[in-house]
Amino acid sequence: MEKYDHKYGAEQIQVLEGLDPVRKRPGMYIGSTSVRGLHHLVYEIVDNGVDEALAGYCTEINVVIEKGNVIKVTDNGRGIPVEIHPKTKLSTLETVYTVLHAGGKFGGDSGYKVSGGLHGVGASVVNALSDWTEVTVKRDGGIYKMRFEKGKTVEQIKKIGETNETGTEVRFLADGTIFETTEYNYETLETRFREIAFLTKGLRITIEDQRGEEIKKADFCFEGGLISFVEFLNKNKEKINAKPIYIEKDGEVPVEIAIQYTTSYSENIYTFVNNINTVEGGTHLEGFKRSLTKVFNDYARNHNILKEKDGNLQGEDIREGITAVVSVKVKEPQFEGQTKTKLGNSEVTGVVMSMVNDALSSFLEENPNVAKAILEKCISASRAREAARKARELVRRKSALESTTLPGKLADCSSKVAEECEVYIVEGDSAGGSAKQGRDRRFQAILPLWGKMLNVEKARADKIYGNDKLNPVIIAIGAGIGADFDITKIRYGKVIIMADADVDGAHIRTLLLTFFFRYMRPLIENGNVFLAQPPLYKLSKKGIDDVYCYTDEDLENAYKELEEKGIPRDQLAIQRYKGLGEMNPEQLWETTMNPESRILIKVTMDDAIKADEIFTVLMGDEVEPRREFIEGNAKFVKNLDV
Ligand code: 28F
Repeated sequence: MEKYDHKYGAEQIQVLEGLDPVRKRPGMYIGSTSVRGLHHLVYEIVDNGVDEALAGYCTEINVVIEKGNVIKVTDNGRGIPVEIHPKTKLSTLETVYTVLHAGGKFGGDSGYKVSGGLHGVGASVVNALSDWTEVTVKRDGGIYKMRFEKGKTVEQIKKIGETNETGTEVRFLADGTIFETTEYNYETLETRFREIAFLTKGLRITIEDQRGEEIKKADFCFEGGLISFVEFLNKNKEKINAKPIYIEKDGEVPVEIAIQYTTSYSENIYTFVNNINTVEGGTHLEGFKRSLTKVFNDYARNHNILKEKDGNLQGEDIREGITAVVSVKVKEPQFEGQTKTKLGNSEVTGVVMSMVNDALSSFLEENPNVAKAILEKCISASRAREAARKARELVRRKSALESTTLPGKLADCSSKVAEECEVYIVEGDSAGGSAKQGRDRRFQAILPLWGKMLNVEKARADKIYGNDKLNPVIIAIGAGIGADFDITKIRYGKVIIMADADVDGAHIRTLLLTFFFRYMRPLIENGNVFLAQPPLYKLSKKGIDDVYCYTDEDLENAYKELEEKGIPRDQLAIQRYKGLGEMNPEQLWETTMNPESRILIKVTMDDAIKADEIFTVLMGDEVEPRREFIEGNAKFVKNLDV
């Protein structure tokens, strides 16, 4: 029996199998087949254009969402090589689109490859997961075209014209049998392309949505790169250093950082590796934080801003009010964490630290006024933290002393099993009264709040603890706030905000959500926060049950249904609810509190940046952006009392 001695290399096996494994387990390659996975297809193709830009040959990338959710991406780079490879008998173009990981990421060429969200699986995965993919290359004076279907070549490379331009154009239609949806979300793509444009200084990226009547489009190009990024993030905040601090260092691990402080109290540091948003942070973030604390403390000591007797400024004092973007490029990134967005490469910590130590301390020495302004804020933050610590001690001692007695206003429920219990935070004493009477006291607690609460965007932690309106909320939920917040200690599985459908109610809702977002974020992330949805209208007529309507659409449908039952709308009395107080306890129970019939809206935190921006606009110091926001969104506000 002749012994076969050829060993198949991974490459050959891969070519034999083709791209079938990708179609069998798409989640392995693009994370999921949800709309997130669908968007990754676009990011993969765009990233190849970005690589061409980073290599220095492409200055513009255009993305179009065509009717029918066909994606077209075009760049003005060199064009994927179309020559036939002597060994494989395939053109580079066909190899890149039909062989897994052939997109040069592992070709080890000198330039840095940015990888898509799932770390650069390459164009062949997009091809495998699409009904069809067409690639048109302009290069060497010709226009060449290929077509694939589900990863397989269906039209060989063919010259279809002459040109003196160069570039690559890719069109594809995602496979509807693989993805839960093939409907792209314009805003999501636009947000990501804005981010890529910030991260790739000078690259122009445009996006156009041709699916609807009105064309939506955006055109991003930021010569300022990360400087423009922090200016964009801070556009609605009062700045401390007008011009962002910008430091960069090329080398084995290129590092680029922009920093701008504002008068807000939140800390916003966004970190990226090869343009991937490392939401879970990692070694680059650690290096940045450590060095930031060291440099500012050293500067404060050397310039006698911190006295001998003063303790060191803590990291959180120095990061209060910071907006920073840290972008590093790593050849072989190791990603860890829940969503593979935490950088694990240990060597990066030291690289970032030494770069920031040198560049930031030189910047501060050369800009003493900026250094002083920032340090003033850090020192007042440190004093406020000290005061908050004392206040917290006080509250802890107070709540420890009173731990049996909960806030006077709280009508607690008899069950102590948190998962089944819920607390209604109700605006106003009258509604609070009806809620107390109407509720099921076994599992429903009521905490009435009154009047406008503190605007937490403007207040610091020490004011939060002492605040007599938020205090009852903190003690009732029983899990502390801020760094002390412990989700396992919450006393209720549901925290339900019940406020009127008018402007005051909207204000209370936004203030409470700002408070939860800033000081009890896990409560939102864990899905414990809800908004009660009281009815807007009641239709009534002698002889029939009252009909409650929660939206104008509900109302229209109710009218139609009753007309079908022979009850014309002019025989129906309609009541427009202006506030919870207009309902008696039974009605409040039936329409808004009874788990069988009520409507609850779960508050989920899908995009921290967007939520942060909305809170900052609505609650921040800058009046102008708030007016713009409210005017811009007024058309969505139906129940404003005019
Ligand atoms: C719309 C999406 O995909 N642009 C691309 C190039 C350019 C080259 C290239 C791409 C195989 C492994 C290197 C041209 N000339 N936009 C794109 N533009 N790929 S993808 O080469 C692929 C090789 O990596 C290119 C000289 N060198 C490289």
